Amino acid sequence: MTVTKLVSRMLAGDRLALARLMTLVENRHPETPTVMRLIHERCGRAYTVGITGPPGAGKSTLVDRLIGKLREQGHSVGIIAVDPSSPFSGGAVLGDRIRMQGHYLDEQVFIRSLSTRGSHGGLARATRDVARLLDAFGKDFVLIETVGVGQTELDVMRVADTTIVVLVPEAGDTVQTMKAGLLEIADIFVVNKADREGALRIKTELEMMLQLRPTSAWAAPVLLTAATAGQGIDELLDLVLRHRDFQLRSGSGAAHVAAARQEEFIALLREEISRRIDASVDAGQLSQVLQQIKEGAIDPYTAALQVIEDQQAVHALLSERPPANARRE
Ligand SMILES: Nc1nc2c(ncn2[C@@H]2O[C@H](COP(=O)(O)OP(=O)(O)OP(=O)(O)O)[C@@H](O)[C@H]2O)c(=O)[nH]1
Ligand SMILES: [Mg+2]
Repeated sequence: MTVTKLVSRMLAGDRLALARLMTLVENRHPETPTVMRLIHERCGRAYTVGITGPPGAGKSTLVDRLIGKLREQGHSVGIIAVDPSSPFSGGAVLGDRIRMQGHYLDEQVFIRSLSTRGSHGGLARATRDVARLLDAFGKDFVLIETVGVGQTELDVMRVADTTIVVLVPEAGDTVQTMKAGLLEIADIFVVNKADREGALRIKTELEMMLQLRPTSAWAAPVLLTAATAGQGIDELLDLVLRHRDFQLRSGSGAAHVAAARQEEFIALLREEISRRIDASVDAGQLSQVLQQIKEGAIDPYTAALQVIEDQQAVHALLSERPPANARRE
């Protein structure tokens, strides 16, 4: 089936087509840009919430509870479980958990696991594009769960409109050593497992740390939850919606989206240019100047600047199909 056909089926509500398109973009299939172009007009409606934090903090349990609340309010939900560390475990665990809770049979809920493929940047990109598919499919909310507190999670979380960082009472050390980046990306902090000792202490510690942050219009709140007992979930959803409203009112949401779009465009441009240069060189372009460089007849700095300033050479280098004469050079 052609990609165009697949997309129109997906847009008409076909879950199987959605799943196939997700696999396609996850694997960075060459048709990925076509898919993104075809769904572009249908994107931009879903609200994306990222949930991150150390292993076992209760992220999946929180996600599961949030799905329940969102469904009660009549919203449809897409879930992406990203597991950068192990290719098989985490995401599948989340899937199982939610299936057990009975959301699996709910037509309004779509769950997808993503695991490490290729570079770290690749995972963030796959997450973003899968989120777009869920958006185009018509999901009101997209929840993204990632395990851990590393750079990959930070990259993945840039996709989210609201980011929730989940900690637990045992995370005393985590709070102390928490990467500045994690502090910065959090719009909402959750201290889960509040049924255990020490939760209040962590909350206070966090709040003290947050006071050291430069003041901003949105002060990230710290919420206590006990996900297994379902405590604090209404408040959590309420905070997410308050953050959404804040972003709408202040314009910071639109600014965030605009900045992310620009960043994505520049990254794609850079990669495509780099890929084309490699392909052109492989195809035998620049062989003359390369020869001079290899022989040491010309220094690489001068050679590089000369090529860049030669419009024709640049054009030939970046053309998908270098002209025959340029290829012979
Ligand atoms: N006591 C207590 N246990 C909880 C709470 N929330 C979750 N748990 C338990 O903590 C364990 C881990 O929960 P998950 O929801 O799988 O945690 P996670 O952060 O998704 O874990 P990974 O995805 O593996 O990183 C499970 O046994 C949960 O039942 C809570 O509020 N209190
Ligand atoms: Mg989990």
